[in-house]
Amino acid sequence: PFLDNILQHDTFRKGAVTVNFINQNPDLFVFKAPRNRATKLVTYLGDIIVNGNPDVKKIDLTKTFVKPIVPKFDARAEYPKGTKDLLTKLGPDKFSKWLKNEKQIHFTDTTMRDAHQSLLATRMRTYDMLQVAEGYAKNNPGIFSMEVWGGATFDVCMRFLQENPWERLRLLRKAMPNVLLQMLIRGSNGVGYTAYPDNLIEKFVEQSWENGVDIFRIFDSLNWMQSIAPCIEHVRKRTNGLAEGAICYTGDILNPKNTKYNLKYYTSLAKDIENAGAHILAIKDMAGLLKPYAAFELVSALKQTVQIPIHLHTHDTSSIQSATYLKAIEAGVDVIDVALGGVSGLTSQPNFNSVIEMMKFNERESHLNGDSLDAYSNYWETVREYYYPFESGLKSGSGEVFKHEIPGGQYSNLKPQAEALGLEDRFHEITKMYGDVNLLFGDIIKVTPSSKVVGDMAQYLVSNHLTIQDVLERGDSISFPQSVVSFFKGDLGQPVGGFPKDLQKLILKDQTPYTDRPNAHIAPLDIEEEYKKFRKIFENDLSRPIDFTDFLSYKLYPKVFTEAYNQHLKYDSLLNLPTKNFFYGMERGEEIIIALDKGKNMLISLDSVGRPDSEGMVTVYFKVNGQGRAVQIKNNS
Ligand code: 3PY
Ligand code: ZN
Repeated sequence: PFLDNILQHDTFRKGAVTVNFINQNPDLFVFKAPRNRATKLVTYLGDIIVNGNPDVKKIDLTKTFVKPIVPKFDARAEYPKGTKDLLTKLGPDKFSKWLKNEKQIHFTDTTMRDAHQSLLATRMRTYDMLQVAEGYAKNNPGIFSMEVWGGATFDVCMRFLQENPWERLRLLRKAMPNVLLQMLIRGSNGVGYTAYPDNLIEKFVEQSWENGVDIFRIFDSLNWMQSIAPCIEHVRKRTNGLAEGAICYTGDILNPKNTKYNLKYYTSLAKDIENAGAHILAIKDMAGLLKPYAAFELVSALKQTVQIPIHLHTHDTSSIQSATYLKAIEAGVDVIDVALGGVSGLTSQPNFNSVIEMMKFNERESHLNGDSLDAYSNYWETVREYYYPFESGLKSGSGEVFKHEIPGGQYSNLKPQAEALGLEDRFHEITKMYGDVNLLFGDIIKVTPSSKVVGDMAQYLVSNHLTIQDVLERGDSISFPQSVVSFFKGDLGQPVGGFPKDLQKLILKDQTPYTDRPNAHIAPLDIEEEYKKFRKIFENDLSRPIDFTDFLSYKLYPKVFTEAYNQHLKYDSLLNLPTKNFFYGMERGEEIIIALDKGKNMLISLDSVGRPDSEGMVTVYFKVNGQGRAVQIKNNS
């Protein structure tokens, strides 16, 4: 290509070549054709080197990174049998009975989903997961399940990480074929923030199973059975996986003044979930509000109410949630959610490694390999450093969570959102306002997407210097955020006890709310027809072949999918690019090895970075497998 560039160069063709021809024409090093993978990859690197990754708002120039140590495993050894093998053997109904009869406490590892969603704004890349996935499944086959998908990961994969979420799922499935893989699904809201047609969610569930999900944790952001039940049915009808129906826990059942979310409320909801066909009942304590003694009461009561096993999820925002696990275990809970030490605690789940120690020599001990888990915890602790721009800044447990009730997964996102609005110094005003808005809204269940509505309102009020009193007194002249209007219209379903009517009027103005399922207002998708249309739009580039799962991504997130698709055409797959280079580019003299397909590697080093020319173009000089390669990048600053 270098010779082609010389031969086609204007100066060369005019016969005006001088001795300085090569030095004076850096564009000779810009190889336009073919647009192969190497070129695309160095274009990405060049872009990050010149302009930075737009997702990284603050760079710490003093930061040094340590190479994470991947614990050893035998790549040729067979996978030991695990829970996935058992599910295949027993089927979901018998599996559920087996679990219920287990004496030992079981563990779900949330490291690859909720832990990083809650600590690092969901930014963990597939690259870092794949380094350890196979070894982890081989070394720790006694783990009940790995939560690896759903929640915010679907959206963030495409929006910020330039990944295909389905590809992540398939790769993790391949690397961990013996352990159950788990996802979080928001009932009729799927993995989105709004209701979708029922037949789209049904297809989504079916394809999630086909591509690797075994356990579907299904919740609704208002605990509305009309959103939970259809999703349980999709799992039962379309898969051989496990439907885990969740009650979202809020408030405090021990508070005698709490007449709304009391024990009776939760046991009756649990019964409805069991009756809807769930194989497992989840208690989803998304904000970490379930205190230890309350957990004992709740789990004991639920054990009396339902026959299916109980799976407890919490966030350690207050720092006392391992005590909650202790009491829940004493009350007979079957499975608990934990995260490996390096990414545990605070807004994430309690520490797996420590909970294992807590259970040592107890009659419900589960005999996992603590040394192996420690090694993997160390791996994640090191990897976490690469994601430092996404840390929430929370340094210690916070008892305030019992007042504001912000879910762990939202907390790490609220901070950057506040910064983006220039409100970083008023963050505690926002968290306080969040609690006040909740009461204004009638004390609702707060979890994605209802939590986003409360967060949007709190930020809106703080940034506009408005108070709750202002809303009540002159709300008719305030134009509220779109998500708030949509919520009060009924687009997320109906909250427990209904909407506060006066406030609803102030917010909706002349719009009429509805009380039936939001899905009743959305036409079913003509899947065949729409898929044909989709293929017409996206089928013309072989460097990014598309399939039916891409169609589902597109239907859930049309704009986000399209942008991720276009990025892929420009840069190709960035899956094998190390995380340091993905976020921070390369340093001069640095050499990286990138695995391509089928055992082929590419060696890239950065030679130098030119100065912007009069048009703001910067030439970045690399070596790819020892050959010079330059790219021209527009400097956006
Ligand atoms: C999600 O919906 O993403 C959650 O994690 C809710 O807790
Ligand atoms: Zn959670």
